[in-house]
Amino acid sequence: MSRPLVSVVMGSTSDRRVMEHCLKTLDEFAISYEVKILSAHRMPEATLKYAKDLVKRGIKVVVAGAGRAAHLPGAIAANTTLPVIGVPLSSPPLEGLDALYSILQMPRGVPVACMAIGEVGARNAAIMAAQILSLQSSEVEEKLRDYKVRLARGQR
Ligand code: RP5
Repeated sequence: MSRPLVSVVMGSTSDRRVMEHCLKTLDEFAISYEVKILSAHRMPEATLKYAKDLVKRGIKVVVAGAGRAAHLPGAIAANTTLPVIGVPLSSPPLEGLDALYSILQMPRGVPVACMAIGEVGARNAAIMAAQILSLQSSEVEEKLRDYKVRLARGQR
């Protein structure tokens, strides 16, 4: 795969199963990506360094999936100028509402684009990343147009 344009970050290996929906969708759009397990709480310094280096490494969009207190998307957004798309992930006992509120309620000046909880959010995060990249890529834009046609025919 060529140089990654999208960074897909998740807070734990336990997030991987759901975030696979994001990776699969990026594959469908032939978008290059890298995958990182990073925790804002368990690996705060590595997370900070990773976020700060993203622009110079040529990454264009970040997708960050996290559950529970879900500070990962916000911690990355605080340390990069790139767009960050957050995916709230479900875990007991609050089943993702905790992560949803955490990602949604970013303070003024530090936005994170918050997707739906779980698999739908993971898939939509990849489509949102494709939409951002399509601003500078006619190939991705064409793939998105084809996808809209398939959506209208009932394919999800
Ligand atoms: C969050 O805590 C992770 O994103 C994950 O969704 C959740 C549970 O992590 P583990 O305890 O399974 O590693 O930080």
